[in-house]
Amino acid sequence: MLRKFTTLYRHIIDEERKYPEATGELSDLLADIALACKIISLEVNRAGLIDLMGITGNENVHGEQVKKLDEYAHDTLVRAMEVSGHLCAIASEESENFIPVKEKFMGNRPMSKYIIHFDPLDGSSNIDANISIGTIFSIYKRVSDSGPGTLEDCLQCGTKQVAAGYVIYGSSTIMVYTTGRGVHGFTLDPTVGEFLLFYENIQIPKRSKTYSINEGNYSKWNQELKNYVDDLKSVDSSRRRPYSARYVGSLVADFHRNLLYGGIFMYPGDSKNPNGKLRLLYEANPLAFIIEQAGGRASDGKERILDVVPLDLHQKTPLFIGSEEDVLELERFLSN
Ligand code: AHM
Ligand code: MG
Repeated sequence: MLRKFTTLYRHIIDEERKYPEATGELSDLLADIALACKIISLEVNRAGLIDLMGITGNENVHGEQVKKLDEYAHDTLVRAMEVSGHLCAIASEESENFIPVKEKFMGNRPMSKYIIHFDPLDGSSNIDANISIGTIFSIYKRVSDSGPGTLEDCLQCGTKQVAAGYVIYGSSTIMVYTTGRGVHGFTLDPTVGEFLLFYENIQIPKRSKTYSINEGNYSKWNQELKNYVDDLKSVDSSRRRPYSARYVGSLVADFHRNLLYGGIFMYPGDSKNPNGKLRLLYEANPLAFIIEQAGGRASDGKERILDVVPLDLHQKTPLFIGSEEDVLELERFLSN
């Protein structure tokens, strides 16, 4: 049977054609992200080799400063995005303030209507162990009228996202994205340098048998969460208990596995960190948009993640995300 190859760009363009009013700018923006992530992917793959080549500390063999990979990923994305002319503001985990795009990058064109948030290299503490890490992104339309983007443009509810996605640098490089019409996955074929469609319209199973949480923090959780996790571990075959535990400690990797096989990922608030560790704008919101498009659910324990009103670029939020029935059950435990 002849296999039909669909590249990421082909897919994005075909999706865009379904909107007669689309200008093509979002498609170009997504293609720019994919290109920047291909460059990051190369560098992530090389990182293991760099150790083999005897580079230690912060200097390489030429005596040059070696950038930390997360800084490299941030710089690569900012450089690629700034000059693209498809953004008016950029916000990143690696930058305290958002970056308004300068008029000079627009040439003769008017300033773009899009802003982006990204976590350039999520899970970067795992790099040395060769564990999957990734880039997460979230795109909005500006709310201000003209000129470089503003803080107000960057602080919008997750419901306003027009696109979101992530790229995993693992045993292969995978990009998953949504523009609000389903969730689609692509694998980078390094021989041709293209992301090729491997999964259209991904749907997460409604109920799973897997939970993902850093259980080392158990003593700091509230009683309701302890009750829920204890219940998952109880022996009761009629309720599919006990669940299996799977926790990589790299959000994109944990999320991607649960998206494909089903599962609930939790990063709760606790007595030490009431809002947990994960960030609303470039971790929770994009993954919440994806999970809802895949038929799942994302909550901060009290409300839908996408409805949380952001007040700060680097705001943290508890996150419970994954198979719908599991997240609903968790919410019932938390409200007891
Ligand atoms: P990072 O963005 O600095 O890499 O931190 C976020 C990471 C997530 O990828 C992961 O889910 C979480 O931190 C793991 O935290 P912990 O080690 O507390 O379980
Ligand atoms: Mg992160």
